[in-house]
Amino acid sequence: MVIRSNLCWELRNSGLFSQSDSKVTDMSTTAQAKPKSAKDKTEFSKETYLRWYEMMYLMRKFEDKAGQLYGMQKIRGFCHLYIGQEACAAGAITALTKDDKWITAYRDHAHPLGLGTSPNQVMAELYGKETGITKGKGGSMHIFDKSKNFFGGHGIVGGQIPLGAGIAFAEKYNKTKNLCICHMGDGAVRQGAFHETLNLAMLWKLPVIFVIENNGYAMGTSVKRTSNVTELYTLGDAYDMPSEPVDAMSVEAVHVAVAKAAERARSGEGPTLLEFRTYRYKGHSMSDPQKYRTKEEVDEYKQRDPVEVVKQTILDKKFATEKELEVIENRVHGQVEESVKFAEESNFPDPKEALTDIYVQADYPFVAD
Ligand SMILES: Cc1ncc(C[n+]2csc(CCOP(=O)(O)OP(=O)(O)O)c2C)c(N)n1
Ligand SMILES: [Mg+2]
Repeated sequence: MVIRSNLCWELRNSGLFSQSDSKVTDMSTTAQAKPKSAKDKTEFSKETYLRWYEMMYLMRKFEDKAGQLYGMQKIRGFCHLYIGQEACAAGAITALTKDDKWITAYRDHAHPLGLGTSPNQVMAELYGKETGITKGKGGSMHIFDKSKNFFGGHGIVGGQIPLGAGIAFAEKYNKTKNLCICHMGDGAVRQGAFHETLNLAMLWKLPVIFVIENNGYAMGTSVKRTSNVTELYTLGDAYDMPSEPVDAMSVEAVHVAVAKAAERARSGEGPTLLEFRTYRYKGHSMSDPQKYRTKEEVDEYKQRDPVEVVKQTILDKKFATEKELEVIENRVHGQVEESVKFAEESNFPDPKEALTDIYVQADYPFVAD
């Protein structure tokens, strides 16, 4: 049985999902969902709001800095920023436990930062330094932190989807109550691996939450240019997988949806598919002229900036004053500055490190470790 909120049907029938060709309405498939109810906004404590603010502010400032450093050629290679999408990670983090497992694609700096991975180690990884979280061997797309149950950081579009189900399978096999949350982009749902995985995950009732971070574009290709099916959460229907769209500019809505999916997973009912409607403010990666969208479209989403909205909510609810928030902001600025210093002062890996940590099988004859 497919569980649906009324909201989905309202959205589907609202005419918001037009097939117009104009650039401005390309994003008509995304971010139209409103927070489910005002109640969702009042359910959270002062501590949760302050945690969200600090977490998202760190994600934002860290990546602002990474973007600048990329421009200065301190960071090279690929670098995909999550700026604008922070609520997708932050809302899910507060809804899950520290024993749950995480996996995502290459837009992967924010999730580990939110989970508590040291900004120093993430920045050093972006620099390709030996003190990086994957010893400078992975770079931006391959952040990985076993101590925080963060399983990457995957550059092959959709590559992490079967891996996420495999991690969930291990949890079920070991009879834990943990689950795996598997994030992916909207582009990944056109991969065969997505469909094969949904099928088996549902058949085996795996404790997994599939999250589509639908930011409207796969590089420069809008969702509606890739398929007749533009309401991505409906892809769960083929497998009778419960699914729903979530306004992921709202950290509260993300938390509520993930908490509900987690309850299903932990009680043995199996997977859920969530379509997070979100938006990235920056280009796909650092070299993107962004000809596929208008400035007006980007500005429209910035009006609902998740970091600013949380800050305003904290002030409105009198959970903290501007001055108290400044203390948080200054702490984050300090962490980001420290991470740059740490990365700058670290060494590049020894060239012989190129042949280590490659293959886990100790007697594999072709690679020395
Ligand atoms: C199998 C595969 N095909 C193509 C690419 C090239 N590629 C890198 S990112 C990307 C777009 C993916 O977009 P989406 O899944 O929406 O994620 P987003 O970048 O929006 O977060 C493509 C096609 C790839 N990395 N892997
Ligand atoms: Mg996308």
